[in-house]
Amino acid sequence: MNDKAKPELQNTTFLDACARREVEYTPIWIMRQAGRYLPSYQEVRSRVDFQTLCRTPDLVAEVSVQPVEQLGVDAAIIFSDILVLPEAMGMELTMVENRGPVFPAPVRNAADFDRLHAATPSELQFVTDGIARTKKALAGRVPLIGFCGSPWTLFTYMVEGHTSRNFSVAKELMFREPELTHRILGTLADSAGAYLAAQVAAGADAVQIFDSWGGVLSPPAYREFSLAYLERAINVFNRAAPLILFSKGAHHALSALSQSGADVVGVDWTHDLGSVRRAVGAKVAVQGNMDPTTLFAPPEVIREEARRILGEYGTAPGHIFNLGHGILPETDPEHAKALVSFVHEESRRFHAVEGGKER
Ligand code: 1CP
Repeated sequence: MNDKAKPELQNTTFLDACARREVEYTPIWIMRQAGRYLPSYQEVRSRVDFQTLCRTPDLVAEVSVQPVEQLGVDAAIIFSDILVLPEAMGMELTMVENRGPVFPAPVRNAADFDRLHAATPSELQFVTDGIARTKKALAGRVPLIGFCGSPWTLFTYMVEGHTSRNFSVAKELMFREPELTHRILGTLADSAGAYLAAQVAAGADAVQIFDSWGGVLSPPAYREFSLAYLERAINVFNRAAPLILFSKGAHHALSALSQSGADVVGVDWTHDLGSVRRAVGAKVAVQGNMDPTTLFAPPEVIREEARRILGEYGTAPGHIFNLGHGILPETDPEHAKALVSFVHEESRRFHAVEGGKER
């Protein structure tokens, strides 16, 4: 790559950090930044249900741009959900108010799976149309991130039928029918890789894979049932754009994740960011890792924590500031806004003083 990403963009700090280029300040975006904690999102949702929102490109663009305008983040993420992929494979998906997404007919055996098909990007055209529409609405202000769920994370929802506390149904199937599990994960990996590439073709400047539930597996099970299919999806994606791999709780797999073909590894708040950088920072950029509940604290505590995390990472290039998991619906948007400006202010000072000294 040349020394500046995408000249048509007015703010390239996020893409520069993905490529571990020098930046003037540390870029920040927030997982689940377009969502329920924003009154402007709730206003849109009071008019349409979640699934209609996901399928209406004008509304997708409206809610994807909201955090850029209201918080000043350095990247937008397309408004959608990881579960649109299994839905495109033929699973009925319902959204139950106050309970979340539900698959009324989960996959419990080979016959259930054989009724589904590998999703093609044309079956998810409402997402790629939403991306094209959002790129227009952003008008080059910041890059746009596309995303999908990891094969293992999607598998847990498809088998359990809904969110889960201990994943016993999904793990039981994994232990009882490993061959079927591999077959399902292989189909998901190929569909996810092609889906991410289609999002880039439609205008996404980078992509993230959410391996939200990879951390519930033992290290050998993780390698066999999560990591192997992350690598397969990344291979299919074939470096179409910078790729962020967020694998929550996968402490044991950092080194493997840094060699998976991802450009950025995202970590949760239980990691020490300095240790992560020393372990993998020569190979990949690092994203993270503030505890989302920190945003419930008074602003001066939020600033202190932002300073601590920036300091832990240090002055090396390749840090993208984020929370260690999604922003919680109860968060005060003013606190999220304050975090963005603290990260910009503190890191500017940091890069100017420390970076200057190093050079
Ligand atoms: O009532 C509503 O408006 C629906 C709430 C909601 C929202 C706002 C859901 C249902 N999905 C989303 C949007 C969403 N989901 C986005 C785009 C917004 C953004 O990031 O700015 C993204 C990236 C997701 C990804 C997602 N969906 C994940 C991975 C991220 C993570 O937090 O680990 C997961 C696990 C889901 C499943 C899902 N969809 C919706 C909910 C409430 C859930 C979580 C269910 C659970 O707790 O397991």
